[in-house]
Amino acid sequence: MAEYDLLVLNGLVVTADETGQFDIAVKDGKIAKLVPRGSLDGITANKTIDAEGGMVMPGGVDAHVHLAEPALFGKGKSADDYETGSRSAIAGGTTTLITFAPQRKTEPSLLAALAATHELAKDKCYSDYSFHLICSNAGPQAISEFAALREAGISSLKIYMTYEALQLKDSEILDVLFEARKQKIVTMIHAENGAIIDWTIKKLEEKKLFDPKYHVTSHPPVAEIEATYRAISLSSFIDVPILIVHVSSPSAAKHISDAQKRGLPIYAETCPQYLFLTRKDLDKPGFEGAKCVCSPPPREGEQDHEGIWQGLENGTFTVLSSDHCPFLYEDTTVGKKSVISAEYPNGHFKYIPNGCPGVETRMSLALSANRLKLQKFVEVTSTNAAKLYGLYPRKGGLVPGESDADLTVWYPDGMKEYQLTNSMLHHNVDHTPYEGRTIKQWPRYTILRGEVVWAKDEGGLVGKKGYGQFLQRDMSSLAGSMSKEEWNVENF
Ligand code: DUC
Ligand code: ZN
Ligand code: ZN
Repeated sequence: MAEYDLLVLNGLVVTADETGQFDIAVKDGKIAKLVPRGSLDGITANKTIDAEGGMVMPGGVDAHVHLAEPALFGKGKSADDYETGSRSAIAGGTTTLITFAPQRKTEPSLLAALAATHELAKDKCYSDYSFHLICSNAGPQAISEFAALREAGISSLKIYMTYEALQLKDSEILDVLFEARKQKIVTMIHAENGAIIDWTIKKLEEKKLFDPKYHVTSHPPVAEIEATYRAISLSSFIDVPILIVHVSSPSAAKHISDAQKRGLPIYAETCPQYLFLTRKDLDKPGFEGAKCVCSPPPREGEQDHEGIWQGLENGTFTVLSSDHCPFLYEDTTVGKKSVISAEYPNGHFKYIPNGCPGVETRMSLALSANRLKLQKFVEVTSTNAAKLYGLYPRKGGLVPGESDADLTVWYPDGMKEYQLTNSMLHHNVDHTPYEGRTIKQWPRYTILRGEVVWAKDEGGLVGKKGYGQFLQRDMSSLAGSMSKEEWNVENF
């Protein structure tokens, strides 16, 4: 009988902590050995992958993915369910997804939302997965359920400062943060000022400006900057960690890094759309720009991109997630084109389903850009999300005896450049905002708990629907994220 299930030999192994020529042995779905190249010569295994010349990294962890959600951000229906979204993930080198379990405003319970989302994901996933609860009704029942959520393996929530269907008042945000502190839950915050956005939309409507490009105008940087500062202020009042999601504006990022310098447990996420798209992508002939409508919107240009890259390099951003929020473009009932009518022949920006696909392209785009040191790339695309959301070291690392054998094996250097097209992708979406971009890297193999689930040149998608498991999560293990002291109103 072979000693190991799988050997991955001769690769350049890159984790968040080290880079080196290491060989990997896998047994029972776990990393069993991570040893200097050559140390496993003569060892037997059921399968061996020769990664000569290529990089081997922990599988990607994408902690911001919308699948099978109802219309929450205006109109539209998610184009991807758990099957198509998770297969797209593994084809792009991501082995763990954290998606959202949305509570509707009319629904008092978070546990009911969790149960409903479990049903949507059960037996459907190609990747491992967990959920963040979206809390849009922060009433007494929801708050009283935080402890039960922790028991159920959920250690993070998302809340919104905008969108009628989701927005919480500041007092409700404080209620959430206060209980999150007690239960050691990380709160993710969509930080845009809903009132500024609604007011600006009215001004544009008065001028009969409806084209997709006005989506950018209607979400000005000030809406994000103000809400980011307010979210930081509320979090520091309660002394509890938050993560500001999908940060697009370097000025908002400045508030975040200032808070971090003051020692506050403020974390932040950015996404490929803020590194690769600009407002020009929404200003295309006809309705084409609708493909890039997401919130916050892509910003002006190079300078903003540069600011966001720097935030990744210097640690202002803890994670680079996709915010995969997929809608069909051509579909005229639930897709982007559902907003085209006789009255609005180019659609009306405020109704365009809000979001872009990107779960499959996140890692390749970022790696191909060659902007981040390799260990930093692993940190922001895998390890930090695992730590922040209570999955480390099971996910996000290659710790012998502890980590699942989730690996992304890249092609050797010198792989030829090619153009990204939607036809290469495995989501259920009829477009990618990155059509025609040059890509220099793509995962050659994706391995989940020791099983090869993606082999680009040997069958492509070889994983099985339903192999993906739900992950019970613990509290965040990022240093300094949880306060030990009692909160006392008399201290203020
Ligand atoms: N927020 C998200 O997190 N995703 C899509 C749209 C939005 O506003
Ligand atoms: Zn959001
Ligand atoms: Zn999102």
